[in-house]
Amino acid sequence: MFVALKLTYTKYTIMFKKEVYIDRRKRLRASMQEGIILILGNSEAPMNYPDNTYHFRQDSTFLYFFGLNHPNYAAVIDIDEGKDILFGNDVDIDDIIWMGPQPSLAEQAKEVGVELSNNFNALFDYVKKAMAQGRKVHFTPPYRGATMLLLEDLTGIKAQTTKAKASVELIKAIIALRNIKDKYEIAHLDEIMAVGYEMHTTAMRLATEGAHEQFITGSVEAVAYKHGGHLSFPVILSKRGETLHNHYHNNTLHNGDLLLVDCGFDSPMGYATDNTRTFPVGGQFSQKQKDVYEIVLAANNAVKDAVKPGIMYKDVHLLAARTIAEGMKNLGLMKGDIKAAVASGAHALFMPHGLGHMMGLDVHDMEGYGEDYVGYGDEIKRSTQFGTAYLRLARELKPGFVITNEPGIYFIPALMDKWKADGINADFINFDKVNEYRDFGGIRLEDDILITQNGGRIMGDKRIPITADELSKIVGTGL
Ligand SMILES: [Mn+2]
Repeated sequence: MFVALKLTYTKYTIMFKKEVYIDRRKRLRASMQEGIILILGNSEAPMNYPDNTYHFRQDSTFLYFFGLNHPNYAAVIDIDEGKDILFGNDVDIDDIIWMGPQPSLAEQAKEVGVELSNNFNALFDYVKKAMAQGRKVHFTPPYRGATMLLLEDLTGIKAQTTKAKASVELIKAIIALRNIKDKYEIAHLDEIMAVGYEMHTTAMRLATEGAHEQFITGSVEAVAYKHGGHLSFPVILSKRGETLHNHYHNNTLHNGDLLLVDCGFDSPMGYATDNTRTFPVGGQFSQKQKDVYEIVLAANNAVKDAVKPGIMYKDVHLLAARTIAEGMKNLGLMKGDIKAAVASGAHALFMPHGLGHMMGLDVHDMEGYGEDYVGYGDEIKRSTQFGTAYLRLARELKPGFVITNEPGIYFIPALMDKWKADGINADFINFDKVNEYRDFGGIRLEDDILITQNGGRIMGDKRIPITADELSKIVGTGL
């Protein structure tokens, strides 16, 4: 059955009102001791020759404090003098011929509540003067070569060492702000979840006998682009879902294949969505598939119901691990005491990754600052045990956190064989039974959750179809 496509386009906000940015900068300044904070926006990145560039993605730190989605800007937040300055160059007549008239730098600065602006070269003098005065220059870890080179030019710190010389004080201060989403961010995230919903339901509708993974991948990408944004990360879409980040999209699909789709929207303002669904091509699970699917769904729902302020996300991760281990024991794939099995890390044969991560302006929010600063802080140390060691977020949950809940079960033949050969967790795993699932694939179910005052809720106004019944009604129905 083919249903006519709804030709709807939602125009999303491209910037918050200026008071939001003024307040963020004020709070950052108040939480820092002294010196200047250097916030470098991104420049255009050439694709195959200088003037043919990749889609421009502004730096998320710059977006958070200055909101301007424009290349080659930088800013200083001066802690000592209590002022903010935007640096960049106004367009000249040559630029206007190619790009049309543009608002001036000063006009753009005013849009985000910045009174002072200057040409880009003045930044060099500003930083040099601050350093000559013995003031501390704070910056976050750079992740692009061009930014590292610019930092070297500005500060004299060798490009290769700029990451290590990033300011831990600044990193911690920004994380304390960005971890807690304000009401404007929450409203925006709730709104853009509709695009994530459409991306996933598009994949579901197209999953029919004979369909090609690449065709569905491109159709999912089109949803993000037609709503004026981009992808929050390259689409993961595969019937070989046991490969956790599978970007190979060259399989033809057949009824009964389990298709795993993990994708999200990068809004025009730079905010992410991130969801995963796994469903049978054609819409009908086999009993074997459904048995495993229901375990993952139970883990996802257990997490959804358990999250609340004050609980450690590591404990929620272990709750998901126990739910999975119990389910696998019921199916005869695991054995023994479940608590002991999880303590020993036996569940990680099936879920060798963490339960989730922060989400916001980055899909793995602020990961560039250092995963442990974001997800662990000073509260807790990262586990070294296989599986739990990959947990990105372990710290205590607080109201305003936006996190992902993404349990999964995967049958990874290479891992199964290694554990069996090495006798790893042999007390808890029925390897012969597990071997009957060699070709099963993998299942992951991921929702985005806002931590509220007394619990948590899935973001957006409707949950992407997830029960076997909901999936049977949409998978393969066509666009
Ligand atoms: Mn995710």
